[in-house]
Amino acid sequence: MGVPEIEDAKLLLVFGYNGADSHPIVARRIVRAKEKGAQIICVDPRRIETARIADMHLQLKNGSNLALVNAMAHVIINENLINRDFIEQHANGFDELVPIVAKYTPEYAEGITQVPAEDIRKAARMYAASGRSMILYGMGVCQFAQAVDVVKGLANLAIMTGNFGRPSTGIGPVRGQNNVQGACDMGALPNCFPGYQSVTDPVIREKFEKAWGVEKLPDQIGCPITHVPHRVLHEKDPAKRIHAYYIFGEDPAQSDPDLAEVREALDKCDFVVMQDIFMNKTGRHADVILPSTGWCEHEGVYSCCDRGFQRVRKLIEPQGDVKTDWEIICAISTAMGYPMHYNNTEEIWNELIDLCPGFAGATYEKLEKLGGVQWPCRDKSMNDKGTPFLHKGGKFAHPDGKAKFYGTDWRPPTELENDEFPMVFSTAREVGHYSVRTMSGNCRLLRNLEDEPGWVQMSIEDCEALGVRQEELVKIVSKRGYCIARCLPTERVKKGAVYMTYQWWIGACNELTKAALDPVSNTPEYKYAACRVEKIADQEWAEKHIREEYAELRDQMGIKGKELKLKGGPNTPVPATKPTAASA
Ligand SMILES: Nc1nc2c(c(=O)[nH]1)N[C@H]1C(S)=C(S)[C@@H](COP(=O)(O)OP(=O)(O)OC[C@H]3O[C@@H](n4cnc5c(=O)[nH]c(N)nc54)[C@H](O)[C@@H]3O)O[C@H]1N2
Ligand SMILES: Nc1nc2c(c(=O)[nH]1)N[C@H]1C(S)=C(S)[C@@H](COP(=O)(O)OP(=O)(O)OC[C@H]3O[C@@H](n4cnc5c(=O)[nH]c(N)nc54)[C@H](O)[C@@H]3O)O[C@H]1N2
Ligand SMILES: [Mo]
Repeated sequence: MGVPEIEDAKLLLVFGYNGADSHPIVARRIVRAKEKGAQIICVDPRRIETARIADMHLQLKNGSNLALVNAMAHVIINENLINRDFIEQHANGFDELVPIVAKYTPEYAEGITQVPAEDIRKAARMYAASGRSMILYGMGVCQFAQAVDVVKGLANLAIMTGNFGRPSTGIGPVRGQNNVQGACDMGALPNCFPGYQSVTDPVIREKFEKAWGVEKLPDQIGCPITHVPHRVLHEKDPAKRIHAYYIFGEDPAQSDPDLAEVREALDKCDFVVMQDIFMNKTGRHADVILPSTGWCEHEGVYSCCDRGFQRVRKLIEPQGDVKTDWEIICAISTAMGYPMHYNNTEEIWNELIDLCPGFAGATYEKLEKLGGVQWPCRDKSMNDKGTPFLHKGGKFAHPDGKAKFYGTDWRPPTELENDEFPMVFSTAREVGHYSVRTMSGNCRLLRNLEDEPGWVQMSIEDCEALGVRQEELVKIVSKRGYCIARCLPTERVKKGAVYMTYQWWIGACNELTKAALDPVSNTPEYKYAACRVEKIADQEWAEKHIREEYAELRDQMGIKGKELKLKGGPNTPVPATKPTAASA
């Protein structure tokens, strides 16, 4: 599917995805779908913007996704709302799925999800009946130790109702950053070369060995980023132990879970290289820093979340002692004994598409003329304009062309609330700042709107019970660490859970998060840990403390002349809006 198709869905099931804060352009499509008459079901423990315009808001308990999805499948099957023809012609494994979801009656799921059984029934019926239902999901699905199972569960719903292979249907992972899809397409994954070609396949390896003029490429799957701390600190097998870490466009000392462990790993690692456009927290642990150009100072290609390749062009000449990322990589490679030389990005691109059958037709010329091309695009001629939606006509990627149902039981999150840490600690995004905040935090305008130490969203009831007011500094503590942030009471949040964003350097929520990984995707459980919130009696001390911490940090990072604004600006995020009566 493509992003514009969102507008023409008859029903949108928005699952653990907060477009209004994360992707305003995609959110516009959701609003337009609503204006065109689409029904919207929002599944989120918080009352996010989508919930406010939704026909139904299933405000589930954090960490209960699969129980809800299985219960929706249960209703669709039991009330015979399935598309039997589609299942018979285009899918395998339905008979195995039925007994797995059998126990997920809406009443049973209500006990886990806190969503009323009748609402689960109603949502399942709406999803199955619309005729053109589309699922959008985000980090509220992916950032759990049970994540891939939920994605497959959502796919089950789409397959059993025949919502695949036609416009404005399917399931859409609304991928995070402008080029997350591109990083994967280009092989920045531990198990594949560019174009999702497996490193364990000898035929594929031979193709790349020939093209690159090398004798042997490794046949072992590489290390996922979230395994690095363990492989530095605890790996017994010397062959697998990591000694050097080349970090490029990533700030693990801010964005990875359990920062105390990450810092230890960076410090114990023999050699750390950091290649970035700004100084970041990871840079404090680096032996070598390689400064590179930013997005408007170089050119290249991005892939949108809908598999669309788009060209980006240089807008301004870089200043100072910087090089483009690809020139740095070429120079390092050459210095290490493998001469690598390209004259421009088009040469790199042409080599790439010639090695990737699915991308072969996406020439610079075509990207230019058409404005963008969605892969697969196999043929260089202008007749092949790419593929707007996969699984056209119900043809899937398995060898027999059929989809496969996959069912499994819900598992609770890995660290549950307890006497010492009675609240759920969840992390998400907010408007205004971006990811590890190197980019937006170096922009004076944005810093004037919001600055350190950031916010912790809490329910009004929890704030009252703790006796804390808006903007008061509080301490948030988990088994692994703590941080200090400003309290933000909001009716968008249910009692018992608190939310932070991972962008703040002082209010660094990843001091608290846990490196519990999904076994397939290796994504950490950023959306669930156990915490407690402590009132700080001496606010004057706390204000001074964060000011000093921030000054010290900036000093270590070589950032000069930036004053910390103590209180939030006029645009305090997430206003404590009253819930509307939209939830049916
Ligand atoms: N302003 C801004 N925009 C950004 C970013 C940023 O840092 N700042 N980061 C970018 C990146 S890297 C990404 S990946 C995207 C991510 O964009 P989104 O996918 O929207 O990510 P989040 O806001 O982390 O989480 C989405 C929602 O999941 C909900 N959630 C939490 N727990 C659960 C649960 O148990 N079940 C369900 N169903 N939902 C749950 C949260 O309440 C939240 O509203 O945003 C991108 N856009
Ligand atoms: N607690 C918690 N933690 C999270 C998440 C969460 O929801 N909760 N979300 C996770 C997610 S989905 C993501 S994607 C990650 C993101 O985390 P990161 O990838 O670590 O953060 P970014 O801010 O996207 O960018 C990383 C670095 O890239 C640099 N950079 C930008 N442009 C360029 C360039 O052109 N070249 C080079 N060399 N560098 C550049 C930036 O300055 C920055 O230092 O965080 C994850 N961490
Ligand atoms: Mo992301």
